Amino acid sequence: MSDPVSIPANPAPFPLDPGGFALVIIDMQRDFLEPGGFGESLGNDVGQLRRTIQPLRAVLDATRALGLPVVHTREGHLPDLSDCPPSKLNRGLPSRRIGDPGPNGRILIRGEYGHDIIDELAPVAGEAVVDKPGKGAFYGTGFGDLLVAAGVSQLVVTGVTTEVCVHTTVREANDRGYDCLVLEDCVGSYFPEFQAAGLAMIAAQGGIFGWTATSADYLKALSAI
Ligand code: TIU
Repeated sequence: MSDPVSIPANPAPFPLDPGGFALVIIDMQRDFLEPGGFGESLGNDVGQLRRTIQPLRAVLDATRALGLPVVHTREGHLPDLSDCPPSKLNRGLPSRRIGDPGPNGRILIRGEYGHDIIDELAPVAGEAVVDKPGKGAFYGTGFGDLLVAAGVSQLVVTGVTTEVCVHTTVREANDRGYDCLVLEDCVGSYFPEFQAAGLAMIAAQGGIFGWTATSADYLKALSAI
């Protein structure tokens, strides 16, 4: 481990290992952030998530500039829905379900325009993109193997939504031995009350499954690397 850089965080400072972490960007897809996609089909106000884009773009730029590992994830399913269990398919408004046609293509289907990452945060060459059928990034994917190959033990976690895919991924990661720092202004929820509770739940009980910090403090730490 190289000398850690201390980031002010809840519930305690986070010792960022400059050579031992990856930035993980969860599901910043049109299907969640733009009208006509999966998020809206569930009855949500997709505008609630847009405040994450600008701080996340700054975090992505600074992380890229140092050549540090970046992993993007996308939630979605095969065109024949063979990887979408009834427990998931039967959610949402009957008028528009996973696989149904929408203005950005079939809802939450791999290869469709709506399934891809928003232009502002589009991956560049060399960045991993993990397609996942579930809420967590580990289930049914090569994410775990990818992290082992990258030799990282810490994850800086961003993306949407705070209480669903971010939480599931952070809990899965914590169970597997990763220390997770969640950037408060770079994760978003359709529900302000879930945003607050979701962040509080991570850092409560002495950091029961992670830490939380602001992107400003993460950027400050990067400038010290
Ligand atoms: N509905 C909701 O809040 N989230 C999801 O369905 N997926 C993710 O969080 N990516």
